[in-house]
Amino acid sequence: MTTTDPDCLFCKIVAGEVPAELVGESATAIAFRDIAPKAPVHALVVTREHHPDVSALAASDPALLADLVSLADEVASDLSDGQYRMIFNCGPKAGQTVFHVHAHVLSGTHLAGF
Ligand code: IU
Repeated sequence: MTTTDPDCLFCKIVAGEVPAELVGESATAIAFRDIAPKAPVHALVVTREHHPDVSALAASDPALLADLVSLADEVASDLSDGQYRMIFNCGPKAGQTVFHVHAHVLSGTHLAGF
């Protein structure tokens, strides 16, 4: 099932309707730089299909989630040294503001533990 949400910012980026600096792509996902980077390398990796969050994607299509993680890993190697933090914010209380599943890939520095 291919789904898009016409009101979704990341669907518009996937469709090329909103500009973004692409840093990687696969058959099922794209990666682009976050407009407000929190590290020297900060990419967002999103599915081409619209899924609201990682919980929904894990339930509906775990293979697609694996594709997304694989692209995130590839981007971290391409843009940095392959050492990275990957974060999925899931739900408003976790800080999610764009409701289209995305992995944050942070790299390029020594990230503080938490
Ligand atoms: P969050 O996990 O939903 O909070 O992440 C959304 C991210 O999308 C956040 O880091 C924003 O800086 C980023 N972003 C973007 O890259 N381009 C945009 O036009 C908008 C948000 I709006």
